[in-house]
Amino acid sequence: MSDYKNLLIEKKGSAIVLTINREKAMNALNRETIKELVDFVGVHWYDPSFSVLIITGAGKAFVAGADISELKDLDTQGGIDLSSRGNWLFKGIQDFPKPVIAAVNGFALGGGCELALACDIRLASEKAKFGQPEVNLGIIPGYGGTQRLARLVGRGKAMQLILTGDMITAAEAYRIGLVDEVYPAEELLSKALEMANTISSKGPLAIRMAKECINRGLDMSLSSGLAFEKVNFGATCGSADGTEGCAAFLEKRKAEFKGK
Ligand code: CO8
Repeated sequence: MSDYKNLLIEKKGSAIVLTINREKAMNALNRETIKELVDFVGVHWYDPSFSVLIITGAGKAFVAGADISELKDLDTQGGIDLSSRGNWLFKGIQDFPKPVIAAVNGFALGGGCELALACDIRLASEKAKFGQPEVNLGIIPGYGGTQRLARLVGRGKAMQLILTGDMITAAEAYRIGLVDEVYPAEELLSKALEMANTISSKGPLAIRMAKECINRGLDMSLSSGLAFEKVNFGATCGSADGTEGCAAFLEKRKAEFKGK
């Protein structure tokens, strides 16, 4: 697949495994890595050759944050610009038309925790560690941490993590709802691939619309969210996949979905 300096892209079954591969700096997101991620997301937005994207990290980190060497000399506008571009990328990951699973293998700190938060499902190795340590550097999270973390784990836990800068274990992250499953390190990727396979056996249009309804609905009132769901439910009922899925169930056979 594409030749990136800091990303490894591997096709595994119905999934693409994207490994952030900058081990010497704990996979910190420097400008070059962000640029490569932006390229990957844009190029593969409508790629029909895979169903699920899995994001993981090389070595002992998932991503240890933004590259601190690039933050040191930022002025106000530089910080706003860097944050805007990262936010644009992370929103792109959140809105990506296929499910995105974070397979958090190690340190997910600062921008790394924020990257995991932008993904749809977070699976963690028992060795993973999570934190928003920006206040240790005299800055605040700038890739969505103050927003997505509070929405996921609630105001109090988000306050605690962001204001103390403390690192937490995978077990604690699971307890507070920051991660969805925790596995022994050696099983993490196979479990992520297993989940990707399960998802890819379902109606692709339904998967895409369900993701969009959940994500959009969280930004709406309940009434607006239910109205949005109703319209999308209708669209799935009227789709070839919807007709095929129901017919296959009644005829006791496996559905052949076409993504239409
Ligand atoms: N940026 C740059 N280099 C890093 C980073 C990082 N975030 N994290 C680790 N490295 C480098 C280290 O400097 C070291 O390099 P070298 O070998 O050249 O000295 C190498 O990676 C290995 O790191 P350590 O020796 O420190 O390894 P340890 O196993 O002892 O510790 C840790 C691992 C705990 C991950 C530790 O490296 C650490 O605390 N890293 C920093 C974590 C951090 O503070 N992250 C938050 C960064 S700020 C951020 O993410 C803001 C996001 C929003 C930005 C918005 C845009 C403006």
